Amino acid sequence: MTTLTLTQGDITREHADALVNAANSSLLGGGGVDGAIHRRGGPEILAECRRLRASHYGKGLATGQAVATTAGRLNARWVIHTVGPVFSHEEDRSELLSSCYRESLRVADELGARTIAFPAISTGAYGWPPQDAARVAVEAVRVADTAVGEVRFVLFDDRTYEAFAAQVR
Ligand code: AR6
Repeated sequence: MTTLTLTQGDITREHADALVNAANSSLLGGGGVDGAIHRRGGPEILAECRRLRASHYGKGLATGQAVATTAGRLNARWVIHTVGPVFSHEEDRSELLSSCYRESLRVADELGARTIAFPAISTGAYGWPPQDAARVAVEAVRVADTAVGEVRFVLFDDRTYEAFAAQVR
């Protein structure tokens, strides 16, 4: 049984086995939640991302995929980096967004993580409307076959929090 919980705030303040980062394919950091995770987690995370790039992801991590590193100084054992799709009006990319959640949970299972915290992937710089992103995220977690016992969504702003709350009510 997987319990789904919601909280509003900064994911870098959370305690969980794994914290998910809304990264980009370079794995070399950026703004938003990615910037916050690297800032608070410290340089060990970036160092491991660089090693992963060199060994496995020379062309970058593909959209919808996920990979784990140390969590550095964060209150977690791992950071799972996933690359959300940029929102498009022309094309339905929700399967890729769903894949971010599914693949992050698959990586979490491989690691033996029992608690995981997700931000609202793709709802910032990548422009996904929060209601639709929340629908895809909650559905992806509900149907996932995972040993993770608690999936926590950590929503930064009121609008995104409300969008997720409407889905789990
Ligand atoms: N804790 C939780 N959620 C946060 C935090 C935080 N500390 N900071 C922002 N958010 P974004 P994306 C929310 O832009 O849309 C980066 O530059 C934010 O309000 O972080 O997937 C990457 O390097 C929003 O609801 O990620 C990529 O280039 C959500 O997190 C690109 O942005 C996601 O916003 C990825 O874009």
